[in-house]
Formats: sequence, C-alpha cells, structure tokens
Amino acid sequence: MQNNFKEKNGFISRDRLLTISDRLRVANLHKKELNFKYVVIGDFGVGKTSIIQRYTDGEFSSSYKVTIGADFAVKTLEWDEELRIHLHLWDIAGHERFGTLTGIFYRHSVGAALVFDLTRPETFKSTLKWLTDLRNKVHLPGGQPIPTILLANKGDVTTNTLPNDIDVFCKENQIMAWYITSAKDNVHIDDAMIRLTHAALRNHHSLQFPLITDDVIRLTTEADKSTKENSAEEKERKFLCCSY
Ligand SMILES: Nc1nc2c(ncn2[C@@H]2O[C@H](COP(=O)(O)OP(=O)(O)O)[C@@H](O)[C@H]2O)c(=O)[nH]1
Ligand SMILES: [Mg+2]
Repeated sequence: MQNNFKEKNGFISRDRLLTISDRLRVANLHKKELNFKYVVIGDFGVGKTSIIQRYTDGEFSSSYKVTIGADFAVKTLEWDEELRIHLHLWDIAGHERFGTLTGIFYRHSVGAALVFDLTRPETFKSTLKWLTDLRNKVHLPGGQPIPTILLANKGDVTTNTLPNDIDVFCKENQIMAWYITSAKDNVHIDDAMIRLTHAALRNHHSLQFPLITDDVIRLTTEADKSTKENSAEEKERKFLCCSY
C-alpha cells in the first residue's frame, strides 16, 4: 500500500498526518484565549500607525496616511501550548489631542506603547504630556499604572539623535523598558511587544483585570503572521532601561 510505502521510506503516512492534525485541532480548540488591549500613543507623525501596521500586517508604507478616528488592529500570539493571546493595538485619532476623548480611548487598556520620533526631539519632550494624560485616566484595578514601554522610532534614519536623559526619564516615570525601533526596517517591535505582554500577563495572573473590549469599533486586521527572528546585529542595538 502507498501509505506503508511512504512510512518505510521515512515519510509519514497520510493517515498518521490526519491523526496528528486532528489532535492539533482539538488542542487548539482547548487553548485558553486572552484579549489584551494596548494603546499606542505619542505625537502626530512619530510612526504609531506604521508600527501597528508593521506588527500586525508585516507591512510598511512611506506614503503618509492620516489616521481617522480611533482604530485598532489585532495580533494573535500563540504564547505557549496552552495559551493564545490576542493583542488589540489601539491607534489614537488623527490630530492627536488631549481631552475627554482619550479617556474613552484608554479604557480597559492593560499596556501602553509610548512612541516618539528620534529625528524630532520635540516629540520626546511631548512624551511626558502623553504619559501624564495616560496615568491620570487609566490604571490597574489595584491603582498601579499600566505597564508602559517607550519606543524611540525611526532608528533607521541616520540623522537620528537619542535623548541623553532617556534612562532617567524611564526610571522617574516607571517606564519598564525602551527600545530604538524602526517600523520601516522592522527593528525591535516584536521584542517590545513581547516585553509588554510578559508584564500584562503577570498583572493578569495577580490582579485578574477585566479583559473586556466592549468598546470595539472594528477589526481591521486578522493577523497571525510568523514573526521574523531579529538578526544578531539588530539584537546588539537593543537598549533596555529599567524594570519596576
Ligand atoms: N524612516 C522611517 N519612517 C517612518 C518610520 N515609521 C513611520 N515612518 C514614516 O513617518 C510618517 C508618519 O508615520 P505614521 O505611522 O503615519 O505616524 P503617526 O501619525 O504617529 O501614526 C510616515 O510617512 C511614515 O512612513 C520608521 O521607522 N522609519
Ligand atoms: Mg496615525
């Protein structure tokens, strides 16, 4: 028989393949699923939409698109054999302004990525305003700030300048880590999101925060694309600062 022939020659038989895929399907059905809402904040033009697109779609576009209204995209992580995590990455509205709207935008978020543009130092200065707005409007059930990472974006541009006081800024403001990122070249975005997810997961286990995304607008992306391993060179460029 054909199946036996394949097995004798080191191939796996069709029947056996079917059994394995059935088992996988059943295992997948029994996976625990979590939804984490993360907000991506920072000044206009720093690359928030590009970072989200790169992470969820694997794409980058240099043509400028203004984000209209709050929107989000989903990235699904097969965290381990028992857990699947859906990250809902919320992208703030067009003319990034503070006000009553951001309160609704932050609602139920369990992590934040604060982005600035390495080629425009004024956007680093603005991060404190964003952080203050965030910390005033959302916290974990125990009152602690939600885990936050700082993304110094456009690291691929040669004229970029890293602020000298970035470490101090993170320590003073309970920012758990910072990374030089590039949405264009796909640098450190995966690492940063994984780091944030470890923290969100720890909080989930200790605080049992609500995982409701009842103010969902629409799903823009269904993504479960495999993440590319960063090259050794990219890994060398990783900068971390502090942890709580
Ligand atoms: N060179 C470079 N350009 C980027 C990067 N990220 C975003 N951009 C560009 O910066 C501009 C603003 O990006 P966008 O994602 O719309 O910023 P947002 O307003 O914060 O959402 C666009 O022209 C992007 O193509 C990056 O990592 N490197
Ligand atoms: Mg945008």
